[in-house]
Amino acid sequence: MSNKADIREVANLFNLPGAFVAAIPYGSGHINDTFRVTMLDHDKDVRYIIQWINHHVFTQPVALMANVDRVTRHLHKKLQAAGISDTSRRALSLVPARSGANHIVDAGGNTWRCFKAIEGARSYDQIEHPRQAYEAARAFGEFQKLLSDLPAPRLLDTIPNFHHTRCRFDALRDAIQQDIAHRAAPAQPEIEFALAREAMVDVLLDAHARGEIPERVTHNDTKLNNVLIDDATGEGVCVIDLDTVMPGLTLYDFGDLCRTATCPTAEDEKDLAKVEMLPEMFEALVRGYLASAGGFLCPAERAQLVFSARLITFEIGIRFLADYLQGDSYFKTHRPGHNLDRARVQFKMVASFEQNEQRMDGIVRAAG
Ligand code: ADP
Ligand code: GN1
Ligand code: MG
Repeated sequence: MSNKADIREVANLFNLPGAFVAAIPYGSGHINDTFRVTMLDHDKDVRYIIQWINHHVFTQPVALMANVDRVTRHLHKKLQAAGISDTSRRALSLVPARSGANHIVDAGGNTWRCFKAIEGARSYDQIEHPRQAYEAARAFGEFQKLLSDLPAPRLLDTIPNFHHTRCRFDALRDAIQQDIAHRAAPAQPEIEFALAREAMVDVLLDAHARGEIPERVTHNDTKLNNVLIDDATGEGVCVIDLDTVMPGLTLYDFGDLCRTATCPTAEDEKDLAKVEMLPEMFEALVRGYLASAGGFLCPAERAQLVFSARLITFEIGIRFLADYLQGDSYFKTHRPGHNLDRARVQFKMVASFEQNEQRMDGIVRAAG
């Protein structure tokens, strides 16, 4: 934070009524910095989410914000047209800067944005109950559905080739060859695990290239903790973290949700004996996703639901492993070996998906 402006000064550049009370670091993201800011307005605490956009990762933050602005406006328009009464809890709402822009740039050249906080709902880093899995999947499917008629132009690719698994695999191979941080030796079992699974990386890319799987507007970072679940009703109320909303494959979204919501542990669990796919969570994810997305998915997308879990979990695993080998320059880390621990959990989940493939196929078939 040393080279970034004080959060109070940042908050002051947004059009927030009332007096600044406090700002606390918030969430557990690996890329941006998030703060929950409290303002006192007419004797009432009102909260906001202020975020620094990591411009090392998102190299076009202003264009990224144009995506977010378009997407949130479209969601609100669609929700209102559908007669939803509490649209302010169903889609993120940007707070404009005093200048009227959808972001501010501080004196150090950092880009910040501000959302209204959604109250009475929270995100979960770890799954606790199948109902949460169902609701999270239903909410992400609904999100895809609402964005299916986003008017042209095409959204910006905020990170080009983000889910291009072949590129990710080649980047891992480069990282192994270069071994700039001299970490290939301790990561040998993980390197072998990854290299043995090269055959997986082109499956969805090829199906898309053959025209079997369409490009749609997708979220691309559908971790369980990127959906807010209502405290009172348990409903998946709002999809958040919109930086990677861009053209993609629906299967990336479903797969990433399986990665995080069928695993009983945190993403960086050290005790791998605890890491395994929970079939009851997978079943709830399939049912929840099909409840909202079932109407628009094509047969080729449905046919790859089980595979998508394995593929995206593998992809995130090789990204963690490559970052470990390169000296932890991309994902925030909080302890030595953190990215390697994360990669191990992903690979244990890949193995568990492999072992349970038939069972998962049966679950998808039974869901219709
Ligand atoms: P990151 O990129 O750091 O993951 P997120 O946008 O996911 O950033 O926000 C981090 C956390 O902050 C979320 O997991 C959620 O708990 C909380 N959060 C984000 N936006 C809102 C919001 N508008 N209202 C309430 N909580 C929010
Ligand atoms: C990052 O920003 P955050 O923490 O929600 C990453 C995702 C990974 C995820 C793994 C822009 O997401 O792709 O799946 O970590 N986001 C980016 O937890 O790289
Ligand atoms: Mg997030």
